[in-house]
Amino acid sequence: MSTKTEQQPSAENPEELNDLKLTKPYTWAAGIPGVTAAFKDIFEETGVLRGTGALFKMNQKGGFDCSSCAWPDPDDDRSPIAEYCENGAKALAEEATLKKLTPEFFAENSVIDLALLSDMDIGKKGRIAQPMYLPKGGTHYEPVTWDDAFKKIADKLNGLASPNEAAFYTSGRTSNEASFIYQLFVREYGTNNMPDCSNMCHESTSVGLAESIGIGKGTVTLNDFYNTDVIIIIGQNPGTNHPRMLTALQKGKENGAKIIAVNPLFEAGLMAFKNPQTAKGILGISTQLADVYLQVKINGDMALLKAIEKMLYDAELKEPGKVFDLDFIGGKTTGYTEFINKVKDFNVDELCVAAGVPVEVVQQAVDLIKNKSRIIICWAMGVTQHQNGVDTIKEIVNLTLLKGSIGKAGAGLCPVRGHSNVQGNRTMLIYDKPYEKQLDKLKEVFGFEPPREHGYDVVDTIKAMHNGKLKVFFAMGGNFLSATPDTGYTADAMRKLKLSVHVSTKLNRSHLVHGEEAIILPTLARSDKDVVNGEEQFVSCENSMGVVQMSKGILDPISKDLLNETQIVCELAKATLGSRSVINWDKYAASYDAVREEIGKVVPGFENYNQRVRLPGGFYLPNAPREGKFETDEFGEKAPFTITTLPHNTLADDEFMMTTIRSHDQFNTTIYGLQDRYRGVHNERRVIFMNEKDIVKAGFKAGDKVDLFNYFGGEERVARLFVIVHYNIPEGNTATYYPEANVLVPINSVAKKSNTPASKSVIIKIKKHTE
Ligand SMILES: Nc1nc2c(c(=O)[nH]1)N[C@H]1C(S)=C(S)[C@@H](COP(=O)(O)OP(=O)(O)OC[C@H]3O[C@@H](n4cnc5c(=O)[nH]c(N)nc54)[C@H](O)[C@@H]3O)O[C@H]1N2
Ligand SMILES: Nc1nc2c(c(=O)[nH]1)N[C@H]1C(S)=C(S)[C@@H](COP(=O)(O)OP(=O)(O)OC[C@H]3O[C@@H](n4cnc5c(=O)[nH]c(N)nc54)[C@H](O)[C@@H]3O)O[C@H]1N2
Ligand SMILES: [Mo]
Repeated sequence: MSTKTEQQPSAENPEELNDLKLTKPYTWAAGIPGVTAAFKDIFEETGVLRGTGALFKMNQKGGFDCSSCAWPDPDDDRSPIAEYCENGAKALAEEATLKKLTPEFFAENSVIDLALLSDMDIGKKGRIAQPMYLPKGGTHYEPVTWDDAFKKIADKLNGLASPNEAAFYTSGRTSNEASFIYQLFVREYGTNNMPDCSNMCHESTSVGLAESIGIGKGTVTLNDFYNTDVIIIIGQNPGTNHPRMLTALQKGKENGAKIIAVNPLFEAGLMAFKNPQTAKGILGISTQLADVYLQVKINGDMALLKAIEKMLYDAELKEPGKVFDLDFIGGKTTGYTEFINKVKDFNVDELCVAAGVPVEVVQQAVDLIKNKSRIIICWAMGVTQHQNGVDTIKEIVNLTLLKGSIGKAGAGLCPVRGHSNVQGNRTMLIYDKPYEKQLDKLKEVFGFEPPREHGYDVVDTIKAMHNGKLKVFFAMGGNFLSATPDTGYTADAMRKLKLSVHVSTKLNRSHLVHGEEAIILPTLARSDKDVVNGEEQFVSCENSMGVVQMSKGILDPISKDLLNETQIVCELAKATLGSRSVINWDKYAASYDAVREEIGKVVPGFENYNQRVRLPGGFYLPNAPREGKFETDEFGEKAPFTITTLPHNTLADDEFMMTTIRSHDQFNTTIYGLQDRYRGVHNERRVIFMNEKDIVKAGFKAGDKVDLFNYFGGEERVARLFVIVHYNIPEGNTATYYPEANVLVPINSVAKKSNTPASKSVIIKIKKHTE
């Protein structure tokens, strides 16, 4: 047993860097290196048979849904070989691993010893195989029975002065069935404190779109990509984070579409694609993707969109009725006159300077779209994670409305979601601000009075932990500490808890920075067989385009001591609520069909859920804007133009704007390896990408070791030991990897209205590294 008494570190904090190796950044994505990298990982972790068998079932009808991203599967012609990508294969390798964490492992490794490891090394230890408990003052997790674990949690929950002293987090992998049961328990227990990963992800999208088009989701289907004129991709790196999207882009290009990329970095997967699943790709023949590449400054997107609108307006003046869709504007929108009066006064030159893109290059993009209306606009974290994220999304909608590019084939809005069921979680009522009518429905179907007061989202949860208002934190998946902003502040917050509980597949830092007592409950992963009462069951998920599909794991679970997430919630509900509950939890623990039956009664669009989810390819949820119909709270059947303001991204001489991005070798806080192959960065993640001129101006050279500082709100945050990499990024801008740089993201720097941490625009100072 360890006798150490010092506190465990809040974040990864190495004393030495690895031997960084740099190679030339790629100008295309996927192809053979992608495939070999994927197979190497999966065979190493799982063995040949377990690995290949599972890969061939991934994203096939009747197989399991890849847990790596929410990109949809083709409705009809799925590749007979495999509908997976390199990063899906790595995600599978990570969860299908044969390594497991036994009670002996936890007896040998103290919490502090584990916390001293890197995030990658923590994650590579293996799957959690039995419930574990860390007593008050304990140094090591100890095995605990399921019954004791539920009793300990129930006692704590029942001992609180109010249910609002507990919060229940969800990460986006949880199935529809488990999510629905989870929120049902939390609401019967009595709180809406349901923060979820969406709060840090596409919340700006959900808020912005709900207000402007009446639904917080995208409007396109995969088929729209195949027959469209222009695809605009803003702040998204599909080559790494949604590789199967490249196949759709390629198909679109083959049918004549043009692509416009908007990104401060030249990302390989936006430039060209060698499809590893076609003969051409295997021979190394690539499809060019972006026709115009707009290298914006970080958060220059708003200025860019406004410049484009003004240039379109000027073109419309020259060719009236040929650029704007006046019928659409007249029939389906509101606020046009006021909006266009503002546009008239925009100064294109100033806007292009603010965006960081030369006018001539913006003009090329405008020329591609001006006489087209089959336009799809895609976006992800490069747009949502800024203080003005909601406004930028509304500006994207403005552009779409001017062009009438919504509610018709080959056109529409495409926020590309992250976690594979993050969109489904919200549809299943995982939300801290539920609508009255949803709560009324729960009451009508189940017969209890759900709490009406809105709960805490992620940022408010952290603050409430910090100020002592929250005492119990329960997480359904995820890695709350490492995924959230301001790691030091959040760690302090988590250490103030009475109890922290994580339902997890793999060990992560959130298990190691814990409350007074802590519990880890092990669960099945997406690829695991889910057998209940001797019968193999399936769950279902909703992808980024609103298709609900079944997912059935095929691998034998690593341990007999795992419960599925629904069973965990049902047992916890019984232990906590006992005879107070009006719900038959055993019925739901025994069968997902029984859960789906109830979802069909509560959530619109899920009628006959059990029949329809069994159809090959699943079913589409209703989506009014896709049919050209709007229904907003404020403007009825019209979609409003929104007047937004330009952000002021001013920096002092010694300040830089930092964005935090994903490497090619990670899934959020799970670090697969140290290679960011496409960007040519190998063997080290603690790098800061800088423009060559900035490096010289600041008196550094590439390869120098530096410390990064942030002073938001008068407080100093520091992330030590990064190495400078010279990279093609706009002047004044820098990039680092998430989660290593989360230490610097201020808890109070959030998007207006969505409260999403502004982790893509962090102002930093860079100083020479000191020990
Ligand atoms: N393999 C893999 N797949 C994943 C994930 C993963 O970690 N690994 N994560 C999943 C999740 S939860 C999500 S949300 C998605 C995330 O998918 P993405 O949103 O693609 O992920 P990020 O790496 O955060 O990067 C966003 C892109 O925005 C650019 N960018 C940064 N700042 C700005 C800006 O101010 N303006 C513009 N225009 N661009 C900017 C970056 O250069 C980068 O190319 O991927 C999902 N899929
Ligand atoms: N600076 C910065 N911060 C960011 C971002 C950024 O771009 N920059 N991105 C944000 C975004 S978009 C997101 S979505 C969040 C992600 O935040 P989270 O969703 O909280 O983080 P993950 O790393 O995806 O969670 C990984 C853990 O989930 C558990 N897990 C995996 N599969 C399952 C499962 O099937 N069931 C259960 N119960 N557990 C499972 C494993 O134990 C694993 O360690 O991070 C956010 N944080
Ligand atoms: Mo995400």
